[in-house]
Amino acid sequence: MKGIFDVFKKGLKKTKTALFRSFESVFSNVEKWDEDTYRQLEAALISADLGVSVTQKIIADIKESYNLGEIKTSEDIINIATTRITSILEDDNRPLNINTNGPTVLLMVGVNGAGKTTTTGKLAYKLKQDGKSVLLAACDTFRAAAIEQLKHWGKRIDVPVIAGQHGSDAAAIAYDACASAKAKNVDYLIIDTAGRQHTRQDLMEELPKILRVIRKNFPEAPHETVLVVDGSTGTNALFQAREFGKACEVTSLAVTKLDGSGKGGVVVAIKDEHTFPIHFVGLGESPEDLQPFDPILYAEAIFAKESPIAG
Ligand SMILES: Nc1nc2c(ncn2[C@@H]2O[C@H](COP(=O)(O)OP(=O)(O)O)[C@@H](O)[C@H]2O)c(=O)[nH]1
Ligand SMILES: [Mg+2]
Repeated sequence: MKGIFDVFKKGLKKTKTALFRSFESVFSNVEKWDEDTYRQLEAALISADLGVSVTQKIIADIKESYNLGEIKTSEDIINIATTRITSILEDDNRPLNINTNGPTVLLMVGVNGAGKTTTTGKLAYKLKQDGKSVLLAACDTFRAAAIEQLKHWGKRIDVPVIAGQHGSDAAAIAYDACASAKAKNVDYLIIDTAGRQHTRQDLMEELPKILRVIRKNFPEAPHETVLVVDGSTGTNALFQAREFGKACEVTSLAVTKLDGSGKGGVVVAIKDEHTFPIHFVGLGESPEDLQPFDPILYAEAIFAKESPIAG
């Protein structure tokens, strides 16, 4: 377990450092505890992309504790924030929905560059490590490079990829992939799709077509529609979660690029606003850089007391 915690801590170091420093600085410079103190704490939480709603909850908790005379050190503030963040992150969690009667079909959606293809590759690697058979479908036929990228992942981790020509019908690829998943009797079929903006009507209309094809083959599928968001874009990721939640039935979230990002707080903001669980966190570009989401480790990693220079 130490290994995983280290990866989390390393990835979230910038968020943690910024927040920890801000809290310490507010606390050590406060002459009189007043509304201005709360404003400073609020600014620190907002700048860590925790969002307005989460920030207000934490501030309310701090006020309550302060009025009860419970705040003696900056550590007390950190503990209050960690408790609230943990409770938000722990809410409504459930494991990945697994199909025990055939392939578990995972549909990956999100905007361009969010990390769908990379997450697809990393997830396939992880499942393969767990002894599962996996098939990938390159349904991003919109960009030529995307097909090659997924094929490259397939070669790298030795997982078969169903792909077609650049510009071909994505639903037709999905159809071939479903047929192959049946024939091969695989445990998982992961479908990578084109990065779409909700403003691109043609691409948005492609999703229901892919869904129809999948459901014709596997009526209960997709077992998860995984929205992939780039965690380093901060509150933009929160906006994407909102838009995609409206446009399709998102059931699961993967947050990428939390390595080297000072924006890890957005995960808390997203979780506070949506009922779908966060299943995966991306902490790099290598096959092993996908971690299951662990609320307690995550909350601890955001605020862990540690010299920002060490590690
Ligand atoms: N550092 C880092 N880079 C990532 C991560 N996930 C994806 N990327 C990179 O982000 C870029 C876009 O990823 P890609 O999977 O092509 O996004 P897509 O357009 O949604 O399929 C690529 O250069 C990836 O290597 C991550 O967790 N950490
Ligand atoms: Mg892609």
